[in-house]
This record gives sequence, structure tokens and C-alpha cells, in this order.
Amino acid sequence: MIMEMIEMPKNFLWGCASAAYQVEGAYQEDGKGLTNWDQFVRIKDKTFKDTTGDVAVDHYHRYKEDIALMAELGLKTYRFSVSWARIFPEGRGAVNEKGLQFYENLVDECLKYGIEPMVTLYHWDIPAALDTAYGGWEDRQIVDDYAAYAKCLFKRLGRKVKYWITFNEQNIFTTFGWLLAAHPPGKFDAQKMFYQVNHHVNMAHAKAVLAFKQIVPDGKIGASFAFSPSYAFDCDPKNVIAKINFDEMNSFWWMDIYAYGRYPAFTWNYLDKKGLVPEMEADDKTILLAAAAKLDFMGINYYQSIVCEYNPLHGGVDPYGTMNTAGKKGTTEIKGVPGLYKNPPNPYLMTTDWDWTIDASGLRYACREVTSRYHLPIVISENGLGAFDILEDGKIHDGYRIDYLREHVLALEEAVQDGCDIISYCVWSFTDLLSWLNGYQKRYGLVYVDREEPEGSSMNRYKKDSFYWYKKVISSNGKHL
Ligand code: BGP
Repeated sequence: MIMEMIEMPKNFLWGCASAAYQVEGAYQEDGKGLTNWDQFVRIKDKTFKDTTGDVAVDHYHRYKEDIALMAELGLKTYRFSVSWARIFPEGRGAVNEKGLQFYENLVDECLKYGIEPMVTLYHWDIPAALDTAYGGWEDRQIVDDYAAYAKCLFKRLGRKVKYWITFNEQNIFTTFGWLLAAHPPGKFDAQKMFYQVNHHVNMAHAKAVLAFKQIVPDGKIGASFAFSPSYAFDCDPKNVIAKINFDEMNSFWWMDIYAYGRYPAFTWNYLDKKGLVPEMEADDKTILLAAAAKLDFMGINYYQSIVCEYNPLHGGVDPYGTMNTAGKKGTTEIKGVPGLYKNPPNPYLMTTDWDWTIDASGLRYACREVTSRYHLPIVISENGLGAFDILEDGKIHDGYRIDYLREHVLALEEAVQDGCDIISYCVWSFTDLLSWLNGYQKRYGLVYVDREEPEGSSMNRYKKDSFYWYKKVISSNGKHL
């Protein structure tokens, strides 16, 4: 069907997103405590060329310049995260006023230009002091410390910030941290702890949502989930069952908690037989249910879809294949869970240099699935293309990024026509920034930042072709693609 270009709903929040560790730098300034990432990146060979976010793209000092550029673009919302250790250097206890002031300044700067701030409370950087004190997310104490941190921000910024996100990609930071050893705390195959950690995060999320509704009753709160919608390899029933296994283990396990306040039955049953279900306290179920009833939107970070195929219990592929962090196409290994599913490549789709499948229709599929299953408004809190960019005479001709974004915005418009209630779309990212494991060479920005892996470049900002393209999209409210 040929779709007509449509205007997005009135007041649609065209946005861009970032995360504190990936943009701010200033890792030891104004009383900030160290975080898990400040420490992890110092372990040799954990990140591409041992890059760090010590300086990142210096947003801490250049936020005014960056927000002025956002205003020039016509941005309606800027999604950024708060570094917990700037607010509570020890993770709990004494508040660091300078940290709070920095974020209030950032919010005020956005509001000055009519840009709606959207605040993520946790985008993967936990104060190192809490890891030292009791093992961070591994200990139940984290739930109340996170809730206290969240309340402090709701109280300080709740009158100015309407949109809040409790966690960014809980599924990714826990999988990479406790199963793949690729993110802090760098544990491999710690399955029992992985599910326990996730339960702690769920409780922290739930308590924050409940506190939010008391402190900021007219605000909106959700969680951002890295959602990869899946396709069965074909209509062989074995592959179709592999798909629903994958969905329940990898998507609904988290999204059902946010939206329904309960764990899905198949996964619970499967984990129970293996002795992997988390320990829960007496009123956890009540708290989860109460928070779910108050969730305002589902945040979706969409980058790619996935294919599911039968994976035999014996002789199947395992979950821990090699990752492509160098941008060399074809170096990612197929992964899966023996007896449940495996994820082969999709022969119908192209991939990025980092082997991420490019599938705009998957975004429409994701919105449709979330709408049918959860009946919630949707914030697309991240979507974008990581690529090598070339700066030539002050220009960056990133037509490939424009093609990618155009296809995805079109798919989003189709989802709106399908009946999905989508309130925002945030391009990842506004400026180039640190890609956690891939250094500064994997660029996502609409604005190029002159920096390489080693410190010392100018940090000058250059508008890419995609900047000018997105400006037209925003000013036409999605009609001009
Ligand atoms: C998401 C994260 C972002 C960002 C993005 C791109 O998972 O929320 O922080 O990094 O992915 O990922 P990468 O930098 O690995 O290419």
C-alpha cells in the first residue's frame, strides 16, 4: 500500500537523546563521585582502544552551545540522563548541590528555547561507592537508595520537567553486566544473580513510579526498553515456538512488569525449574501491580529486529558468541539458548558495519505489538544509525543516515495511521558521542564532533546533512521526509 505523507499528531515531541556518561565528560568535577563506568573503562581491552568518557564530548561545559544548536534544529524535546554520582557522590546520604544545579541549569536552558526536557534517571552509571558498600544492584538495599535519589530529583525538577524515564534499557545493562561480562560489573554467565539484579531494578522502578505520582501528579513517567521485535524464521511450527520463547524471555519478561506488574508465566516456569527465579519480599507483588497501574507510557529504544529459529538442546548455539565492536561487517556470531531459540541473520535485510539489522518495518511492528499488548502511549526514546562519518571541508554528507531515519519516520507514521498512540520520537543522538564499547568512531549524531579516540581534538561541532534534513521534518511536523 502506498502511504500518504501524514502530519504527526499536534504537539508531537520530535526529539534527540543522549546519556550522561556518553556526552558529559567532567568526570571528576564539581564534587561528582566516581561511577562503575569510570572504573570499568580503566580495565584493559574492555572498550575499543580503551576509550573512556572522562572528557566525552564535553557537554558538561558546552551544553549551552549544544542546546542553542538544538533550538536551531527546532527540537521539541531533549532526552538526557542524570549521573546519580553528581547528585549523591556516595550514592546516598549528602546531596551535592553543584550536581543538582548543573541539571537545573540544563533544564532551564532547554526551557528557554521551548524545548521539553525528558529526564532519564538511570542510564547505566551507578555511583561506585554503592558497588563498594554492598555490591550495587546485587543487594536489595539499592532499591531504597535509588528511590531516594529519584525523589530528590522529582522534588527539585518536578515543577519544570514533565517527562521522566526511570531506567534506560534494563535488559541491556543487566545482560551485558551479569551474563556477557561486557559492561560493569563484568560478570560472565551469573544467571541466578542476573535475575535477582533484575528484580531489584524492577522494585526500584516501581518505587520511583509510586513516589513520582505523589510528588509530580501531573507528570508522565515510563521506562525505556531496548525492544527487538522478532520474526519466526519460517512457518515451521518449531520456529514459531522459538519465536514465542524468545519474546517471553527477552521482551515480555521486562515489559510485562512495567505494564502489568507481573512476570510472564512461561519464563517464570522455565526459570523456576532451573532454580533461577528471584527472591521476592512479601509485598513486592502489590507494589509492582500498583506501579504498573500508574505507568504513563512505554519507552522503546528501537534499533533492529531479530529472527528466531529452533535451537536444539544438544549441539545448538550458545548465548555467548563474539560481538562486533570494531565495525568490521560479518564478525558477529549467531547466539541462542539451547532448547529455546537461536537468532540467525535475516536474509531480506541489510546490516550496518556493526552487523545491526536495518529494518524500518520492525519499528512499525514494535509499535503495533506494544499497542496491542499494553494499550499504552509510546515514546520512541532512541532510534538511529551508527556509522563511520567523514568530515570534509566542514561538511558531513551522511545521506545513508538520512535514508535510515526517513524510512524509520515513515514507518512511525504508518504506525500512527494504524492507531498507535505515539507521543515522541528521539533520534539517537544529537551530537556524536561515546559509543560504550565502540569508541568515538561509531557515530550517531546529527551534529559531528571533532574528536578521535585519544583526547586532544578541537571538539568543534559541525552540522551534518542529516541535521538540515531533520530540521525540515520537524518544521513540517513529519510531512517533509
Ligand atoms: C542503546 C543505548 C545508548 C546507545 C545506543 C547505541 O542501547 O541506550 O546508550 O549507546 O544503544 O549503541 P552503541 O553505542 O553500542 O552502538
